[in-house]
Amino acid sequence: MIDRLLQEQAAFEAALSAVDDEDGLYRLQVAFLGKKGSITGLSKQMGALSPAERKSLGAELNRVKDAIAAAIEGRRVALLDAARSRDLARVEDLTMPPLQAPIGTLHPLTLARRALEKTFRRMGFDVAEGPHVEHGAYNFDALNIAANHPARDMQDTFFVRPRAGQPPTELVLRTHTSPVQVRTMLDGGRPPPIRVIAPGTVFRVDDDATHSPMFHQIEGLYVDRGVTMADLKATLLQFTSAFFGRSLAVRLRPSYFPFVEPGAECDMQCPFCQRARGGVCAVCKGSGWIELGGAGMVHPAVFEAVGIDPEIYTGWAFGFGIDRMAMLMYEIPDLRLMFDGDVRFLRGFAG
Ligand code: FA5
Repeated sequence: MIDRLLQEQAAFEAALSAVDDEDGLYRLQVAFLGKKGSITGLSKQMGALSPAERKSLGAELNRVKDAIAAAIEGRRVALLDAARSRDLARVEDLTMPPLQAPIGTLHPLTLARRALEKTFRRMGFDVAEGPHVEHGAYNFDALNIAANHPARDMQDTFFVRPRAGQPPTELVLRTHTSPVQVRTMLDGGRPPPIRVIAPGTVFRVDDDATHSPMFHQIEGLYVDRGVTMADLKATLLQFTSAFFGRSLAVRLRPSYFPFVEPGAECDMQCPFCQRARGGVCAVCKGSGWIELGGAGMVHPAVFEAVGIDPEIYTGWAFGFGIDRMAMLMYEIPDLRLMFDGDVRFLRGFAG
């Protein structure tokens, strides 16, 4: 029996040297130590031996079993190590950082719009919205823009053909955010005092380095008893200092818009001149002023169109372009870069 045991051990060692994967190792373990394995078979025959023989064979059998089990475990660890080394050899550079999932960034205009909204909300203004496809009646008529005004010309305005079966009303892509003034004042749930801003997209037949067919404005409207032009200037002063973090002068130059009287162009003191460091400021071209947009006192004809008594209430409104503001804030040389959708440009504005 001892001879057969030693033969089995030798057979195991020969078979082990030929094993080169985990499956082969498992099959070997079953063939020698499994329930029907050769070593297990030998131990079952021990019952037929004398007690003295059983004792010496038992000790030898345990030694061989332990040796086989230890050899199998040793080979298993060696196979795992070899597999891991092969995996590592496939990776070219272990010091490389892991791949990062692409993360989007906010568009510079969204950053500018949110900053504007935050500043005006703090000053007590609500944020109002209106549709992009607007009634000509709100975009023009209620704003005292006459039927023969050049703004209503095909060269300035995108007209929208009403759907078949719809009433033949004049529909346009809104050319400014001012119709939100009309919608806000018509809104029965919002009698004066009214204090809103309305940022949004507007459309005009316009296309060059500083004009885009689609651009953005922010409208402001304040209506109450006794509101004057002084309130407008005070609000603009408060806004510019809150937005740019330091006090900046604001000036109003006489101008004409049919929906305000008196009307003005608003400029603010250039907050970027300090970047010029002694040279001529590239943003304001050395003038010291930056144009914000139009403003003025709400025209009595507009109040009448929306059913607010101009004998009781007065109000001011403004409409500023946001795109040029964002161009100034972020030093963007061409307006069209903002709408080209080139991610290399957009990546520069991680908010
Ligand atoms: C208006 O649109 C008036 N609704 C503003 C207003 C509101 C006046 C309330 C009085 C009371 P204007 O056409 O000037 O005004 O446009 C205002 C601003 O929009 C301009 O100062 C400019 O900054 C911007 N803007 C106008 N056209 C374009 C364009 N094609 N691309 C980019 N920005 C533009």
